[in-house]
Amino acid sequence: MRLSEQTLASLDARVIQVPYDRAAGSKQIVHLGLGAFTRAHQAVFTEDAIAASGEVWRILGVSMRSATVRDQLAPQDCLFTVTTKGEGAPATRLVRCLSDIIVAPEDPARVVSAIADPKTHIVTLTVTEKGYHLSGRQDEALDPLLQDDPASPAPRTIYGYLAQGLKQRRDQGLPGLTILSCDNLADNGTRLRAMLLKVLTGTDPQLAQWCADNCTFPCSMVDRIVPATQPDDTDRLESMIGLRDEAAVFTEPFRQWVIEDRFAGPRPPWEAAGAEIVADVRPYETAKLRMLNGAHSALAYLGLAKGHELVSQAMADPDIGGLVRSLMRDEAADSFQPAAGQDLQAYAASLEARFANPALPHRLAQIAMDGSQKIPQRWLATLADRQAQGKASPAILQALAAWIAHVRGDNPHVSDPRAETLALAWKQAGRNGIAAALFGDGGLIASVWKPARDELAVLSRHLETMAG
Ligand code: CS2
Repeated sequence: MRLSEQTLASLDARVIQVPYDRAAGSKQIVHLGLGAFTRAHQAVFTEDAIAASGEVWRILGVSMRSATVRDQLAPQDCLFTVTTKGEGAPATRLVRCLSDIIVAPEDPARVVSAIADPKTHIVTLTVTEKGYHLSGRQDEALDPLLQDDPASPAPRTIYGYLAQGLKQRRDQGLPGLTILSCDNLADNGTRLRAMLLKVLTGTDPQLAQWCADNCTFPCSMVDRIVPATQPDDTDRLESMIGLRDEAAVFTEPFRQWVIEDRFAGPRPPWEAAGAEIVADVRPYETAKLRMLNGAHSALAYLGLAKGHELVSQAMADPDIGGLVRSLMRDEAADSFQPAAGQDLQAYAASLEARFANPALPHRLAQIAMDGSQKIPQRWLATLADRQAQGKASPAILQALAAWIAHVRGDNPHVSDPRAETLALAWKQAGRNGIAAALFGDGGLIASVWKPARDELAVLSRHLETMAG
């Protein structure tokens, strides 16, 4: 029997539930890019904030492309469970704060009116790194896709939907919005704001001004490891909770959300659910991107190259585990100024334990996706800062060589928006020229880091072994 409002009475009594009247919610968050991560992270924080305050917020989810998530959730009245797996028995909870899901390409106008709805106070986003269309180059002209999107009846990017929703709000005399990026990008809010204003300035300068005056874009750091759900997870859960949940997510007990205190209007009391609302997110975000995500990407490319499948397996490989520890502790942790009281070695120790979690298999292939969009904030910023401080970064360079080898064009499993360009660069530049073609002057990967001669030599030595 499928989970839904009608079948809830049959749900196993051990499933944790927060009692509240779903229909009582008068304040809305529109979430662009509803996937497993948001269900295990933001939705749980919101559910706990509702429990703590009694103030009911609803999340209206938007799937930017596919109908899969809607097809999983709609037959269940948008109810789903989150199961945490760590030491001890897994714990499952029900989440009820999701009100509906729109599949954007099926009904673009509904997404626009949801953003313009007077009930909406916040738009949150998890659209992955590539969803922001950031080129990394200050001077580059806007991608034509972004120029056309604000006027398109079927927008293809977040910018089109935001532009049209904000225009309606302004025309109706409604207040602005808090637009909160929850993706793993450095300065995510600031960069989203800059790009949105750039798009709007090109098409409707008055709207750009209204947006700058009335909307805020807090930066945030989100953290929870959420592996893609596997079919046998869903089967096992069904036998435990008595109902079938096609939208179930499985995650670790740990969760963290640090949000810059910059809201345009009301928000759920997320701090009552453990979120940290702070003046400056940067030290937390830098630590998370460079240490957790930096280590993750290293595990992915070095691990896959040695035939490992899971994070825990790669971490247990002495060669890889040692390198990853050094990447976090010696290189990433020694590349930036931590906040007062922020203990980066203790943070590294907690990450090592999380990566080793045997109860939560996490596929390296999931992390390896979209490397071209991930490595700038995970590795290249660290390389640049350390280079400026005269410090060598052998662990990151080895991981970087593994990524370069990963995208050389002969691996059918590579999933990256720039896969073809990268494979072509390999063909043209070859093993000895590829690092300069990617990161040198005018290179393919726009970055703060330009390899020094000795760094190029290190990369080239690694590539000799890794890429034949
Ligand atoms: C991972 C992240 O897939 C990836 O690239 O590094 O999704 C990671 O699991 C989360 O950022 C953890 O908070």
